Amino acid sequence: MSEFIVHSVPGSPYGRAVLATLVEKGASYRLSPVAFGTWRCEPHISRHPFGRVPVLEHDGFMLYESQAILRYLDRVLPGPALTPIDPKAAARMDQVMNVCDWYLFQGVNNVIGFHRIVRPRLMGLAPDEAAIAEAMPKAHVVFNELSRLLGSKNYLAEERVTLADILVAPQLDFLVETPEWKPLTAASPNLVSWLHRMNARASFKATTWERVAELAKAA
Ligand SMILES: N[C@@H](CCC(=O)N[C@@H](CS)C(=O)NCC(=O)O)C(=O)O
Repeated sequence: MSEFIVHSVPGSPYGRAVLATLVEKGASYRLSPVAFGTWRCEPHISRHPFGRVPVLEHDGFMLYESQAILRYLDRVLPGPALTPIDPKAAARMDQVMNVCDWYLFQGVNNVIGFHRIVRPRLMGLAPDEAAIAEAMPKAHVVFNELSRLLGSKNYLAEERVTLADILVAPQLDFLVETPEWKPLTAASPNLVSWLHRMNARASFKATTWERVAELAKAA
């Protein structure tokens, strides 16, 4: 099997989902770090016309959009299947992945995560408290819905890990250290336990911000 190259940055929740999928499937990969501030310049803009990460490169095949990448990896790699066979569970997986992209990332993580984590850590700027406060009602809706969809199961789509868990967990883990985490999860202890379960997996231990930063340094 030819090499998997992941163009990404340490800390990127979407990038982490791709790396964790590779680890779950038992595949090796090479991280190709994209320096902060160069995402909209060549060569990255030719890989991703919208100037984002991650991008997967496999045997000359370039692919962006994390859902597409995760599904591609699940199809081409041996190792445990990360997509349910049961149509209802598969539909639930797809639904949760879209909730992640449309509601959890857009308007929640790209506001709260951006202002609490990215701006201070990477840009040396203070968070915009008004923007965070404005995002909180939507964040509560998203957290409550993810908690409802999880219910008493161990994982989001069925009783084993699927791509839905791998896509959502890095987004939630990004918010754990923020002051918003406690209020957002106060009514969702099942979500907190689920995230503990995800973080205990080898794939998540291997793809923390710090671990990926080490890989980026060595690249
Ligand atoms: N829909 C894209 C979203 C990717 C995305 O937004 N990635 C973030 C980092 S986790 C990014 O590149 N942000 C840069 C920006 O917003 O300019 C995907 O699924 O891969």
